Amino acid sequence: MSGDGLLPRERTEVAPGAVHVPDWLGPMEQRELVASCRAWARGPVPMRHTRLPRGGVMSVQTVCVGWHWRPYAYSRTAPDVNGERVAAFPPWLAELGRRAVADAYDDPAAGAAYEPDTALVNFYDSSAAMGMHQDKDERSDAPVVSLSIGDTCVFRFGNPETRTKPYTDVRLASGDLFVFGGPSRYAFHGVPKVLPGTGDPATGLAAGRLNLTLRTTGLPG
Ligand SMILES: O=C(O)CCC(=O)C(=O)O
Repeated sequence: MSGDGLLPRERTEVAPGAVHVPDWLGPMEQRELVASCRAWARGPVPMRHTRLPRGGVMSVQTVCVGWHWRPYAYSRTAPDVNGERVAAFPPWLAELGRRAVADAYDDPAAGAAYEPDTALVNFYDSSAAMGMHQDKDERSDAPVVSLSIGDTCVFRFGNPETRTKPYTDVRLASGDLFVFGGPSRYAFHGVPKVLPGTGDPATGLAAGRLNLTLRTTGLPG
């Protein structure tokens, strides 16, 4: 058990098509991902708090790779930041995504067919959170691959119909993988809180939490 009365630290299908694989990334992969995220955070489009259409600002900071996400569209350049084209999506990240899908679903063919072309990298400081939402700006039903590094968070995974209950609270710790696809692809999900001081500075992240979600935009070019 995780010691907190929540789910055990073992591969768990939280909902149909939604799988949590604890400790999926090894220490070196986590360090390398942190280094890559630092480089992407510097530019060409820097990490920033995303502005929402109604004037709010997201508490997480985000940088995108491959395609730039802004509410609620993808583009190659970042008109809401500095107009630059975002960093290219590296082949090794697509390969990591394929391995993630294959492992989460225990299905090598599903892994081989996975072709992510964008990553949203979110940084949470100790007070950041993310409200319940659906990832639905992609024109593809391919699964979303989520990788977590640094402080543990409470990840709330719900259902495709409503942003309220039923949902399951899962603790995503450093190195954890969470994949959601199939019947859960459009499930509402969010991060109500981060648990400060739970990460290991050996990852290269002294404080806070990084989350990468790999997605397939389904967009041409
Ligand atoms: O930080 C997380 O674990 C979830 C991130 C998320 O929901 C998103 O980027 O849409």
